[in-house]
Amino acid sequence: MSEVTSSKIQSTRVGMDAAAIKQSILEHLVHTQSRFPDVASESDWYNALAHAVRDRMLERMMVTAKTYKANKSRTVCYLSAEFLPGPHLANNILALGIWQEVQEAVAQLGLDFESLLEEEVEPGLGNGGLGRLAACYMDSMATLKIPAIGYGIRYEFGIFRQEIEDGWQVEKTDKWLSYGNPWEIPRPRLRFNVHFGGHTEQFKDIDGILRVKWIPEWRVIGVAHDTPVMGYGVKNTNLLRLWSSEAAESFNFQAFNTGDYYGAVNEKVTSENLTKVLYPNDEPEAGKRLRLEQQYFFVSCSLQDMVRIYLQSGDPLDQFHHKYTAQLNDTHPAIAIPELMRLLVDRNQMDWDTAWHVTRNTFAYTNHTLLPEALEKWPLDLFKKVLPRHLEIIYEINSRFLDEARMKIHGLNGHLEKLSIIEEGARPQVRMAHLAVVGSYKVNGVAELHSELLRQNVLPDFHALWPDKITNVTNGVTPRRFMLLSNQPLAHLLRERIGCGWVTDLDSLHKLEALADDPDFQQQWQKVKRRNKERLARHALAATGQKIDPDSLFDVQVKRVHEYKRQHLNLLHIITLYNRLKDNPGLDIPPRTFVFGGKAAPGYFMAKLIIKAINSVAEVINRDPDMDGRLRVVFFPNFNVKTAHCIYPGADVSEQISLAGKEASGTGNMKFALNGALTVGTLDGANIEIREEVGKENFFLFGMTEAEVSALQQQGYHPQDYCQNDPELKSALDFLASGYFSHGDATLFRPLVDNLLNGDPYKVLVDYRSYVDCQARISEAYRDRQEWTRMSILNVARMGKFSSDRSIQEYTNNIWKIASVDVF
Ligand code: Z16
Repeated sequence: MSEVTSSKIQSTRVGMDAAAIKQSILEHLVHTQSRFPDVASESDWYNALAHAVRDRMLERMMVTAKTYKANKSRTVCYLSAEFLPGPHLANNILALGIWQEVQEAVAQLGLDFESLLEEEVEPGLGNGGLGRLAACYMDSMATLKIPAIGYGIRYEFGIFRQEIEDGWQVEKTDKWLSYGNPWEIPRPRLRFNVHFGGHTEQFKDIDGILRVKWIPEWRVIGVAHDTPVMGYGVKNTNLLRLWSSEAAESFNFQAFNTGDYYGAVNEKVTSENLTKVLYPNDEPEAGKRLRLEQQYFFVSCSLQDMVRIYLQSGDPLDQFHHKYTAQLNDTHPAIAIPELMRLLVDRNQMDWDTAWHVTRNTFAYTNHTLLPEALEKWPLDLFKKVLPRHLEIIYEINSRFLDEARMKIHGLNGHLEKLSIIEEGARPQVRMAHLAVVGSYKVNGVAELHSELLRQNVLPDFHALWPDKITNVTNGVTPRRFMLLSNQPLAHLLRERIGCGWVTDLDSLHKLEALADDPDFQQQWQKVKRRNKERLARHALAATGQKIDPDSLFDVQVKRVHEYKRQHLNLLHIITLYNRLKDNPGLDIPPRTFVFGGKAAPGYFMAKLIIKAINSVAEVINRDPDMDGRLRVVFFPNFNVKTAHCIYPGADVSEQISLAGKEASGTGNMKFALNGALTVGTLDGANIEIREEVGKENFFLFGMTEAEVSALQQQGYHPQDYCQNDPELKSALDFLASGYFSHGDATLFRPLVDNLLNGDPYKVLVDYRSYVDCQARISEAYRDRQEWTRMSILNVARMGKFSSDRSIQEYTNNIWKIASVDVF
């Protein structure tokens, strides 16, 4: 077998020309799908094509693994409870560099390429920004030739599919695996035991050393499923390794033997429930035991796998951190810190200090939020029931850490309880962020402002203790998926004028600056935008039945629905425009289409009410003949990566209107600007850095700064004052409350309006006037199409910083200290 060289295998089946690809598709149709061409469905052809593409990836993956192993390369493990890769097929075709060839092959078979791509159901294994960021980083790590494994959970059901019924969000199960998944390679022999519950016992080992034994109560098995992640234009093909839970068949033989067949099988069901479904919240749900079990499950499998691979090298475990670094994507995998300690101390008899040195030099932690309610905490009693040994280890970590802190901040005993990993009180809790900070060698925020607020407000005592620990890596997005793949008209234009270098060197978009005033180029730019708006209009029509006019300004807000993101501020502006147009039919403003999209957590009442309000306002406005050709509102259902592909390129205006200090970074803001939309935004998250890059004259700024927000909070905020002093605001709120948009029902939106008038935690009413006035400037600016186009070009030209390649370069240089590895 080993005599067969890789080139021999390759030459037989995986040619890169159209003829070879066509042949592969036909072979897979017959030999994988078991269908003759004349009876094959679109889905059969999709699968055949996917397999033909996959054949061309697998060997790269194997050669990559072999190269990394031979090089004994340092590897990044990106630990994340969520990954949102989006549809694979088109991306993989691009990465292989066979777009033309596949198109040709598909055309020769009489198939429509676009509709084959449409067949794919995307893996929605994430909630929003955090999961999508993990996928962008996987793309960039492969492209930058960084040895990396993404570790996560293979949820059987991803984020729910959103339908809109009577204006309300309705959640449908995401059965993404129903028709199979050609992109994953199941590894049934790559399996690990994961234990839960029970108790611990102390004992003396043969050398008389006191040790701890964990006697767990139940176990499940984790099975690996690998998805190759190709770099663009390189051979490097990294791995996304997701764990799926299986029952430990032999576990409850007791029940089986006593004839309790049902009981024995029921345990199987319970075990398999572990990876059944993604929690659809962008903040933790208090005390959900299954969620803690999910986190520990995937972390334990991943660490066992890392140790297994490491030991193949023959090196001693006390050098583990030289070969591995693990990035914690939020605190969701922070249980990895005590788990690695357990593996080293309990399983490999390492002494505590050495184990702690290894652990503390293995992990780095990325924080993604400043919202206090989004910082994970686990009640001690729950934690103890699920992970008794880990709780002991956390106590030990904490007590040694507090000793260290006590010496460093001599005499400041008051600080200690603020630093402690354990929050005392009526129901004591484990603070996962503190655990993550203590157990990591670096901590980073995801935009400059966010990192600074982490240092100053969220983790000030840790910052005082370790001034070099908290750093910043501003988020980025992959230009492969969010420009090259999803905006092909733009990619073609760029290729003609500045070549293709930008795909892997986004700073080279700077070459566009010289063209920003060129009338001919501006015209082509407008044509591109026009085509993209037509595509968005087609998709919106198919998804909602609503016609929207590509001649109008497309003003788009797509993101999770959350009060801090202030979709309702956008809505108040729309109602204001409506009122103005009703009161003054002669008003001359450019026609606008407002597009919304985004999911609300199923249990988040206010977010769901905001969706209902958007749809209710849309219904009235779109029906009103006075608004025809002037104002349109659509809610694009089920915003996900696939729909994002057609939404970002079709936008003229990008809504980034969170209350300053609340959005850690945002990444949609980058995707819009890279596709030529102009941003209306606050000085929040990465908006600040986008504005710095594109120039303040090319960015529509409004609203309070973070400093003004916290000053107002200090001094006491009275929302009703703002309402009383602004007749347009008062009128918009009154309209919403009155039942005008709800068939006369004056109770429906009362909670929304009351929430704003009595508290308004995200200060919508404060920023309303500045927002509405800023929108008026946008309307004015849009009249001058040349100037608008110039601004759009300059935005794209200056967005190079926001490539995830730049982010990954910063992680490798400043945090991971890892070198790239060539694969041939
Ligand atoms: C999430 O997507 C984010 C934060 C969080 O606590 C949980 C989830 Cl699921 C987002 C941030 O809200 C966003 O600002 C940021 O750009 C993104 O994470 C990636 O860092």
